[in-house]
Amino acid sequence: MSKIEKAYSAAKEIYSQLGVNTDTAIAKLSKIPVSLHCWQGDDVSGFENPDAGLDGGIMATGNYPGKARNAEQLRGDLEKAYSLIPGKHRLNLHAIYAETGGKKIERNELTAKHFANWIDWAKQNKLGLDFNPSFFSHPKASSGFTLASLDKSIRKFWIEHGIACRKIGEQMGKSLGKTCVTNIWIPDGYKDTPVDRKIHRELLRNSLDEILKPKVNKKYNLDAVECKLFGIGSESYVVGSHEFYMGYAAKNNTLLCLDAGHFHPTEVISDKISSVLEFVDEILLHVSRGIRWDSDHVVVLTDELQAIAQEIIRGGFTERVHIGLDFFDASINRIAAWVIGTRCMIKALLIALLEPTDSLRKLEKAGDFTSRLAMLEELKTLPFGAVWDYYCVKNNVPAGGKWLAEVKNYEKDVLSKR
Ligand code: RNT
Ligand code: ZN
Repeated sequence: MSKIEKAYSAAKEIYSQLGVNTDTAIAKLSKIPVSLHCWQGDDVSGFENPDAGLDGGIMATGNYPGKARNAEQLRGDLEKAYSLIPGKHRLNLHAIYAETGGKKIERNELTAKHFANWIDWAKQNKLGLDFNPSFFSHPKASSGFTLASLDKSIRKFWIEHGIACRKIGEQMGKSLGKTCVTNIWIPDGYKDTPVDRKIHRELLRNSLDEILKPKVNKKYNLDAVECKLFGIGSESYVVGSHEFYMGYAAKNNTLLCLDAGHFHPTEVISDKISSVLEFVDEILLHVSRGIRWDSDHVVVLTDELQAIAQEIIRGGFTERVHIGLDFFDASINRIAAWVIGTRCMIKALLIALLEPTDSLRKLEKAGDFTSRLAMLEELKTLPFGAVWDYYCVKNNVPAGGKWLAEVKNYEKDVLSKR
């Protein structure tokens, strides 16, 4: 027996005393996909013009060398990342990652053929795909308004883009036999106090209605809308606020996307999951880590990350919550950023799956809050790390910190030559 197997069998014994079966936990974990966001690999640049700046009120800071500058590089980097992450997962693409063979294709004219390489690659790698129209880093978004613009021709262009992307999402889902979630996030908002808050919300509602009008098969594509509190340059007012999209999603049967960085700094999305799921069928998460603002730091194993995972598992919501990641750190190795963030998300899910939730519920129902608190704290030092290492090895990925050496080698052999 290897050291990892020995530690696992000791951990298994400890958990079983609490009524938790570690093998069952692992089996459940392997069925929960996490959607990795392609945009961590190139600081949200996309392929239209990798040197143009990012706008839309979001920002990747840092200048770590070696960012991917084309689809081959990005796919290579992603393959490295996936090889270090246990389980079968998904890839979340943005429209700006279209491959147009050097030809300029306007965003409202994009079709699934511009994503054919991505679809083939996903098929080969047994990955599901998710998708996003890109309503930023474009001359027609330079005013800061897209779907909620006062200018009809601007709205029309972006509505067409939204429709094009839903069709692409549908094709992705169909080709891969795995439902694609296409998420709409727009940057629209004002830096300073607006007078007419209402008009843009009316316009956004109408634009969304137009985008969602064409029938798209829900078996292949699900639509999501992402709310936000503020962005850089839209500090005072964001059209697509939480209340706006919560209402829109509930009324129009779309998914609501909750991004962990899109609320007031002390507000947490873990507490929103069970509320929102009372009124919408499914949600999309953009798991992120804001520090002082929507800074999109790499996800790490924080209390909030664990709380998010607990809410998904305790609520029995794994079929109704689509887990996506959303961070972009340009100050560290970008592949390491993916690996750290995704492994942490999976670890948090594992910890939640190892919880003796029924026992805790019983204590809570009996009003024994002393025991509830005591037990929750005791659980924190149980040997979940031994289960995690075992899970990694079982899935043929490095346990512990060994994955880092592989990323360093890749940096030396591939990234440093870019
Ligand atoms: C921006 C949103 C949005 C983007 C990506 C690139 O605040 O979080 O989801 O980060 O779509
Ligand atoms: Zn997001």
